[in-house]
Amino acid sequence: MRILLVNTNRCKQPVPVIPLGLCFVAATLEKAGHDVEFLDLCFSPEPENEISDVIDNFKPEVIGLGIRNIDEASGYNMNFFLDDINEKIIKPLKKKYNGPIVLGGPSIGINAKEILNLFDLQYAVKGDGEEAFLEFLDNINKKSLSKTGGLVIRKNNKIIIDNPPKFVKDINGIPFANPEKYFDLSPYKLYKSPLLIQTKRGCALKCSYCTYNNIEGYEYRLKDPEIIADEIEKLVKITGINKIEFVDSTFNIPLNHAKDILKAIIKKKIKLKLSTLGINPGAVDGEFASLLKKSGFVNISVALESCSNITLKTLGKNFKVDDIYRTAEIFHKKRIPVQWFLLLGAPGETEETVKETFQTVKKAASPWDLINIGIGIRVYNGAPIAEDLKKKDPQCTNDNFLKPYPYDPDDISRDRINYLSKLESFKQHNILLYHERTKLPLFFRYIFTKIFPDQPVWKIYIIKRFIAKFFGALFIKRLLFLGKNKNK
Ligand code: B12
Repeated sequence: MRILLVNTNRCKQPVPVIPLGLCFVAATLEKAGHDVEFLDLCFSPEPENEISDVIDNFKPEVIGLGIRNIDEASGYNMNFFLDDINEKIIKPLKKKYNGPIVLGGPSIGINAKEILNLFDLQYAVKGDGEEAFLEFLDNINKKSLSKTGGLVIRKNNKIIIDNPPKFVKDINGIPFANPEKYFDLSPYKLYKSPLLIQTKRGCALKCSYCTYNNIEGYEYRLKDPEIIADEIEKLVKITGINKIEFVDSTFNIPLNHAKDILKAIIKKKIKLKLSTLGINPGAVDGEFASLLKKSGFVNISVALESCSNITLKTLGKNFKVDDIYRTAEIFHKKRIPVQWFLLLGAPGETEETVKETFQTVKKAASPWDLINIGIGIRVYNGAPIAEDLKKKDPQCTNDNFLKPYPYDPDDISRDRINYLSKLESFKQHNILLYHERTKLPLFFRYIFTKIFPDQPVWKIYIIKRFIAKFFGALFIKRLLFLGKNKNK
């Protein structure tokens, strides 16, 4: 069949994201003999025109749309992306085409039914897309869709089928996906977007605010380290990009698997710039840090969320404050630049837990590490925190938390947390409030990476603020801020 796959993600912060998941789906469909066309709308100034052209030329029989982000995932900056996608992509598409349209992607794992309602569409596939979309294509021909894995069907404004996701058991069998084969990578290269590598699917952790298990399931499905190292080698050769980001929910759990991957990469002897999000302080040791350094890690993000044992517990975290200090010591010894991520506003958060978190993180982080503060938890459908809210008040949401829904702790407001965080940021040059992050002009990024090729781009922010602190600018800003907020 002729299948058109469309990347609808137009968000470019913190970097434009190469649509790896959709490439896996494309490679799987092609391997099964389907004819695939790919439309990447990330940089498109006029999506309507491109949609119209591809439909005229390719005449798709089925269209699959990748829907990545619902919103900013923050309880403070609540920018909702789906209305824009509806106006700029879905509506023009429906005007031009009346065949089957299938939605997939991370946001569908969270709110499939509500997104079908919002877009007024018929089909969505939750979870892994490779086998499930193939099954959909087989079944649509047989006119028997009802048992298709992960499929949600909406008919006459009602959800009539809502099947559990069909997770690919052996992810080693998913064909190699080369993004360059499907779309133009040059704008991503301009923005210095990294290549994406996934080393496993699933997450067994049970963090109270998180949705990863809904998207990928609880069970780990590991990818063979040798296959991963081969894929990295091939992708670097084909694309010329040697900057790679691991996109696992938590890269270092299971720890031995992460170590085996790093060992396999080291054996390849390729010059790489590696990074990952969400390192968990509950599973870090000296050997792991040495392997990170040796394999080419130039930047890691550690997901602390809090540094108070009280809120670490309500967040459902598997580590304690002692683990944070231990992790910090290990990474400092190896001189690995770290971004420490905080998420303030957990259930049970108080002025004391916020202050304790600042004290600890300031001791743990080096002055040249970045402390990234997220304020307010965004409640998502299916997360334990959402279930608790529904138990307390079944009427608390009328759209299963699709539209931005911030969590409000009983004893401290999000505004107060913001106020305390801002004060800290005037005292210390390496603190960034995530919702205030400014877009770094491409030109600066380019120059910085030319001069300091092995340093993470966020160091520009630290250097800028260090200079501001040295000349007293942060102190003056603090006084002005205090003057403006006398009553808080
Ligand atoms: C890695 C990651 C990041 C990295 C990306 C690094 C990089 N260079 O790409 C960073 C940290 C930069 C990041 C940033 C953001 N992220 Co993020 N990120 C993730 C994470 C952990 C993995 C995504 C991934 O790459 N998966 C691997 C690929 C292979 O899988 P996939 O894309 O999901 O595709 C599979 C299926 O979804 C499906 N599928 C995909 N498309 C289609 C299409 C069809 C038709 C079908 C049938 C199936 C299908 O099949 C694929 C293969 O099985 C997810 C959480 C998660 N576990 O999904 C959050 C997640 C996707 N991010 C999220 C968000 C919100 C963001 C930000 C907006 C946060 C912010 N305020 O900055 C930004 C947006 C960035 C951007 N430009 O779009 C949300 C999105 C949903 C939501 N809540 O709105 C998620 C789900 C996390 C969450 N909090 O809930 N992110």
